[in-house]
Amino acid sequence: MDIRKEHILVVILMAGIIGFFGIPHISQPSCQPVRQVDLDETFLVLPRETDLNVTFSVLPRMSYPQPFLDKPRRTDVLLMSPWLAPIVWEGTFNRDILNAQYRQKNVIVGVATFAVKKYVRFIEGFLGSANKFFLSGHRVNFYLFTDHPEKVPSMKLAPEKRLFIIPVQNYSRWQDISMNRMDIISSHIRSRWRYEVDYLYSMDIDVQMFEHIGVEIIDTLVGTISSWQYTKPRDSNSYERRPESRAAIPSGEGDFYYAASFYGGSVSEVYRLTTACFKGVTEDRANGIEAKWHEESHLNKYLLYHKPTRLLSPEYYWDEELSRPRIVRVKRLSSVRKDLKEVRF
Ligand code: 5GW
Ligand code: MN
Repeated sequence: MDIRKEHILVVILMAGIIGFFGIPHISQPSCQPVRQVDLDETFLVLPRETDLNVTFSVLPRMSYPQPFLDKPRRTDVLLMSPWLAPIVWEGTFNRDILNAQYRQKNVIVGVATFAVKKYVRFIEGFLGSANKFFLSGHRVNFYLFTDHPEKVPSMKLAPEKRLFIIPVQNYSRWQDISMNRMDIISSHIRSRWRYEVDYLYSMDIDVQMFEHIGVEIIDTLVGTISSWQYTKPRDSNSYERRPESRAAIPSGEGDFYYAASFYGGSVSEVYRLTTACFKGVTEDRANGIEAKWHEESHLNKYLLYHKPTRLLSPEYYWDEELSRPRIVRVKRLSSVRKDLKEVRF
């Protein structure tokens, strides 16, 4: 009884003190930045007005099998990275649900692709198949960089698809064509794409699509796991390991091996990625070193330290030269076989 009385007394006393002096102030450091942000390289201010209009659209009723926590759709593959990014595999998602959700957002996706020199021959196969299978029913702007605009075949695209042909110079060394992609993408984001699209994907032109590639690919930062190295131990992956290169990944590190042929994400994340990778390429050049797999090595370094928020399984970039294992149920996109000597020189 006594103890209770004491407690009440203490509470009354405290209330009196707080009432008289105010709540004790815990001092905070005055807005010290936690880390230094290099404005020139990593920071991009997108002109953006937060839309507070709320419209309630009525979605059509959908019937689909109920999901159950104890019944995973697939148990033969990894569905989630250790940092909780989903890995997209056939059989794990319902495209109708995704489409219905995304249609409300009305997003525009940009695709940057290059057809320089002899690679113009791949334009028709790429655009023809992408028109049919890439984000079918959603708005897509294809940005095609070429040194031969006159050779772009005239093709009828779906009404929600648009093609922009952007003239570009050719480079004498083939490595430079693919390495400069990063620089060209980053400067076009700065000058126009940030006003034109919500998401941006970079894709090789020497590929064709065979199955739908839909809104399941859309996320903030997206990498595709290479079909060549999807089961290799990290130390036998093709990462650049020489510490002299800016693309170097120390041994014992590495998550997946990502393909430079297909990556993307939100416009500002792709800006950060391409700017950082091109900076690495430029510094390597100045130091007289070229990373093992060129811009792909720099991409892998970047994605190791800036974890992708979503990963595409090798279904999304299957190399024709490989025989397909059971876990890769569909070949959505695949490289076109090419005679390297004939096409590159
Ligand atoms: C030329 C010679 C060697 C390597 C690349 C090229 C090359 C690449 C070219 O002459 N023209 C060209 O437009 N490219 C672009 O870079 C294409 O968009 C191509 O898809 C991309 C990457 O080069 P790839 O596809 O030869 O690289 P891999 O690793 O897929 O064989
Ligand atoms: Mn390619």
